Amino acid sequence: MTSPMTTSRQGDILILTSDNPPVNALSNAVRQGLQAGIEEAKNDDSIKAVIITCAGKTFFAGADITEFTKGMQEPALPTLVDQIEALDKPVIAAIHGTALGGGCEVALASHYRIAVPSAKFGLPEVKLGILPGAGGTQRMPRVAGVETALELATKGDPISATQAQQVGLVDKLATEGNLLAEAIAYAQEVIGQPVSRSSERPVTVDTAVFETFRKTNAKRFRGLDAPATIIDLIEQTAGKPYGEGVQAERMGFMKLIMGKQSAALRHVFFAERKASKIDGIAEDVQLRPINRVGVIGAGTMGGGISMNFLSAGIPVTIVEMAQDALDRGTATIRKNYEATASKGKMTTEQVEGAMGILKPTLNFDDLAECDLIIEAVYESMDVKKDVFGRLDKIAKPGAILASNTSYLNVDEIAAATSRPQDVLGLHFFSPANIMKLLEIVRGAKTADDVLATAMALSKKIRKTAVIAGVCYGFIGNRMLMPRQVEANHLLMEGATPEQIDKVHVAFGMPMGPFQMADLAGVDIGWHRDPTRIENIRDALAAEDRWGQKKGAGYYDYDEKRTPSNSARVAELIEEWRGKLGATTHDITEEEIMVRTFYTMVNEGAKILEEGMAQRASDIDVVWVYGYGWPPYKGGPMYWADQEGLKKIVEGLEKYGFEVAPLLRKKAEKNEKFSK
Ligand code: 3H9
Repeated sequence: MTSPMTTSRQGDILILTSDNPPVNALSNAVRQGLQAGIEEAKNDDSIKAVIITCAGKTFFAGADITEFTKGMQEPALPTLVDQIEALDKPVIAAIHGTALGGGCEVALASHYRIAVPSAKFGLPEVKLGILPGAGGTQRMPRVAGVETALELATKGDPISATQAQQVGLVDKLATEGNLLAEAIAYAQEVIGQPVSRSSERPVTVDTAVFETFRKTNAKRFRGLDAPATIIDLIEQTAGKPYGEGVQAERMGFMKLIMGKQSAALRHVFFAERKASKIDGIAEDVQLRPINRVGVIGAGTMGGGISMNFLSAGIPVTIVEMAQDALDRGTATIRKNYEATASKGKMTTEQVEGAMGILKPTLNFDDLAECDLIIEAVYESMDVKKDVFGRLDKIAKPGAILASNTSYLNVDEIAAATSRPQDVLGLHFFSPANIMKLLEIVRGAKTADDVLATAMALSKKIRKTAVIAGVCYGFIGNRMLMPRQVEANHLLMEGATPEQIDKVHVAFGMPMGPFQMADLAGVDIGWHRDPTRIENIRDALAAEDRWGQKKGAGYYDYDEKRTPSNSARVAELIEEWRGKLGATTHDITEEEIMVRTFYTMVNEGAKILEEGMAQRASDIDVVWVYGYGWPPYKGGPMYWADQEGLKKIVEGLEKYGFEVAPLLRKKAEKNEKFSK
């Protein structure tokens, strides 16, 4: 096998280049090549400096995650980075793309770092449930300070090359496209100077920083093992010599990597990437060009959907029926952008740039210029059919026609056109400009290139997309249904809203079913007839208890939207128990778990069996990115595997549920959903 590492000479400079696509992961072969290069530099007096660089789209994006389960092979990354640093000739890391995790650690161990302005630096290990394990927790505080190290290592978000330069992580910025030449010139400048090793620098410690950091981020880190371990580690080793520090780092790394959270988070990492692969479609399928997107409806959903494209620089034509609705929608988009700008996350030019490519119109025919048209109108089959019939008459040939329906039959909608091959569902989640998930609904006749184009576009607008089949509620909302039904039954059988919500929050969900109803609006989907009261939800809606927006729903809320238990809701529950003749019993946590979590897994198994999801891990992606399932529990199907499918089946049977055949089969065969 040829090595991904090549060495070349430029006078007295040795250049080590990695070419390990797609992301230059620091695989065993790369590490061997790097080690051999450093060894060569050590033994050859004619070499005066070393440059470490990468070919392709990026500098090392980290350790090779696929090797984690195989155990660490020599040369291990922690050993290698120390060898790089120990060389007594200057080592210069020349960086483009993303220097992440182990890649950032290689850069930190190098004596100098030169980067192009578009480069990014980060320690994303925490997102995989681990900590930087090749000296990152020790060198980063020494190079960039404790506060930057805490930010980078516990949150995992990258910083730009300019920010990196400000904190001392980058020594020199190079011109875009001229990195190697400028790295060589830089190397020539520093040849002969004594090398400065980051591990030998002192750490400046202000002990108050750690406590403040823990407090400020308590909510964000709730339930997660890695951030707490990282903060403790940096705090405890801050005043200690590097050697002691890396030993502690190694112990922390090993503990985390063997833990359940890291296994689940790595599952989510690969599940997300797998989700973008569409079964049965040739990889080289020709994509349709999307130069302008049309959005029908300027309400909350249509506005949010439009923002995704505008932010990605794709012009949008947004259509409404009345001028005031159009003006309101446009104003909301601007307000949202300005709010982002006021937080420093966008410049005024970017706001104007996005607004400048938005074309608001009352003329439906203006959609004729669009390559993709997304309908975000009222959720009614008749209305949608009418819209698609009209679209069929005016859309250009080959334009993709999408419905943002959350439940309705996409095939029936497609049948309202003469071009069902161009129709699909694009189910965005609210708020559509923020939520990461996109369900791409594949109709019976949707063409392969239409699906592939939608998938490619989802990447451009930074969504995590999953392919779903045509069924009521697709993947996410379909699984939500049994949970809602059971939560309501549990209320009638003796539970309280807070008791059920508490179990969900303790599990790691951001909120429970009733808290979610209050946030989304108890009135959603309500028939709006106060005389027709068929269940407790109707009763709440009829009493104007629409949730947080009205200060009352399943809970009472004060001005700051702090919830408290409601005496009125307790009365209503009693009243409804009486009306339904329900007998109550003590509801245990176990019963809540089975009836509101196991039932979701059961529905997930049916979805899989019917082919409505391509793979179990896609269902996990839907729940992690669309419904706040804690990523460190891997998603419902992965979690079910960990619980044990036999236990899930027994639980479902105990409470009288019909077990999905696929779930039963897997349990009997001792199989898992995740491969
Ligand atoms: C670490 O470094 C630990 C050390 O501290 C200590 C060790 C002792 N390994 O995301 P994409 C694959 S932990 C193996 O679609 P993009 C990925 O699965 C690591 N494979 O591209 C996919 O494969 P496929 C810390 C990897 O352009 C393909 O590359 N680093 C790795 O949208 C393309 O990926 C990280 O956590 C990897 N490290 O985004 C960085 N990374 O084509 C993780 C990617 O078969 N990576 N693959 O589906 C990323 O964040 C993004 O991939 C990146 C590119 C931003 C780099």
